[in-house]
Amino acid sequence: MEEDRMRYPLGRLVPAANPTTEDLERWIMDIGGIAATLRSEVEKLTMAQLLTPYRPGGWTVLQVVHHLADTDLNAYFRFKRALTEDEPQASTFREDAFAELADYRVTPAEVSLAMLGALHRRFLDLLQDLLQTPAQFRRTFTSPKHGVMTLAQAVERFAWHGRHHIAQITGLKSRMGWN
Ligand code: NI
Repeated sequence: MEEDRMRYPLGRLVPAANPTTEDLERWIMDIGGIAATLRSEVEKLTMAQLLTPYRPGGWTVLQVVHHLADTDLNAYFRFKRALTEDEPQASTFREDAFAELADYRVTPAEVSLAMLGALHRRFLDLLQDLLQTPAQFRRTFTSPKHGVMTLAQAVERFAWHGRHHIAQITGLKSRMGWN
């Protein structure tokens, strides 16, 4: 369906059954590229372009950028809670309601791009260190949305989620001829 393809340009995530260290290294490398790729996709857009929905009835490009900053902040935080607590209940938030708050409309994209750059840098420092003791990636938290997740699955989803939203933006740009 056209609508679904615009919303899930990469398809939905099909989690790896048994993630290997090589998988983790690849996802961690992907995470390292998200902020710069997102920046290069949006920094030349005009305000009118940033305020264009990526699909009919969908979020604007600006809302997508601010959404990524908020989801990644939450994901980073619950990842660290799972490292330091036993099987914590992870926090979640009403993503659609967040996207209607004022900052998603008025805060410049640059602010969230800078947040993402800084946040991913800290996450990468942590992830690189954890690769020395890969058993830690089997620690778990409980997500209200996805149930019990290992940290390996959380890394996979984090990397996928960034690529997923970037693909929504590149899809819009290519349909609109903004490239
Ligand atoms: Ni999302």
